Amino acid sequence: MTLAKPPFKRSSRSHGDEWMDDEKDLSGFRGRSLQKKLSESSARSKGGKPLAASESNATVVEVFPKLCRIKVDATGQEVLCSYRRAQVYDHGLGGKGTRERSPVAVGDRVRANITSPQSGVVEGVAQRENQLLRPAPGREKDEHSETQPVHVVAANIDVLVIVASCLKPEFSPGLVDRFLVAAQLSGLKPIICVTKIDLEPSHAPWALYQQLGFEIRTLSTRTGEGVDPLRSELQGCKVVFCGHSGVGKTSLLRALTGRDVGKVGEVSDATGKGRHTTTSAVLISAPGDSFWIDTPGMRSFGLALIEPEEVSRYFPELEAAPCDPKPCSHGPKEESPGCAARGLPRYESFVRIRQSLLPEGEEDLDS
Ligand SMILES: Nc1nc2c(ncn2[C@@H]2O[C@H](COP(=O)(O)OP(=O)(O)OP(=O)(O)O)[C@@H](O)[C@H]2O)c(=O)[nH]1
Ligand SMILES: [Mg+2]
Ligand SMILES: [Zn+2]
Repeated sequence: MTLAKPPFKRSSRSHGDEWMDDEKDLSGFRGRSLQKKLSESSARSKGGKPLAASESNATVVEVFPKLCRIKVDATGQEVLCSYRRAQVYDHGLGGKGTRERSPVAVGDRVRANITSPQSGVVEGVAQRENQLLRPAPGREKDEHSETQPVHVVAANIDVLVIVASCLKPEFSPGLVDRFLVAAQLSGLKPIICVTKIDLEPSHAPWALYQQLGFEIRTLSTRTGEGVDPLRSELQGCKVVFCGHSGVGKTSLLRALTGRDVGKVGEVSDATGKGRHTTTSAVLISAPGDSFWIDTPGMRSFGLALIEPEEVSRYFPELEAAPCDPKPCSHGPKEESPGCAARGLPRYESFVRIRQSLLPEGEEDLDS
């Protein structure tokens, strides 16, 4: 198979997904009015109608500015296609209020007109079953246009594998909690994969997630521990793998596929962090109709399409806490004197997430 390559060289921060990964991710986006904005923008959208799934003939494998790589159903060939925002269906994230960074996302089903053996044009995009979405980091709302850019990490997926190494870099519960909320919000099954278990960590902060009923897998691509069962489990599923840089996402995909997919990078000894080796989300064909998507390491993960008061819904132990009265906002003592959630292990994490969704300047809990 000939792999279509984009007709330009990647430079470190000019394109790909790496520019999305910025510390501003958590501060630049307030979710309170987003849902309203999205429905308004959807109603106003001038984009074309979505394709019926039966009209699509390819899946998006990788996205670049104005170009995307697609895999054609009939031939299995990968072809580089141009797309123009006006020509493809607007998923309702566009228009005034919010703006999708790109109108096509990895995992999208498209109809492509193949004009030469290695190139073509995307003529339409099928309506998505779902999407893993986040505010586009580093792209603050433009005060003149009032648009809020959002980044669709992947579309049409079943499972979110949250990859977190036990060490090098350290297990990061805050990021895991954000991905767990995002997965539940988008209707994806979350699986937390704790990698590098061969490093023999002295404590296991992920045990908490098991107690809470989330799916945890521990594995090592060095020793092969846990890899075969995960492969069997993900067979036939459409999966996106997300996590910090250096946790071993690409290494895991190599182990699962048995192919040299993507580049693997070293973790810095000085900072204990990865070096952002994978620079854009890439769809990797898996057995059957399924696919697995590798993504660039994210420093943080902002949440979109969620109101601050909805966050507790995605923390099952908070929902189950015997607060009096119920329902409880799980606020500070003066606001919710009978709250039984304060003191639970993930309470602070919940507070931080809720705080990040409040309009700037609005006080939340005194955590
Ligand atoms: N000890 C140990 N090291 C591992 C394991 N899996 C991956 N690594 C190492 O972790 C480092 C980072 O691996 P990558 O697969 O590039 O990590 P990544 O999550 O894809 O990183 P980005 O592409 O930057 O987001 C490499 O040096 C790997 O060899 C493992 O199971 N055990
Ligand atoms: Mg990688
Ligand atoms: Zn409460």
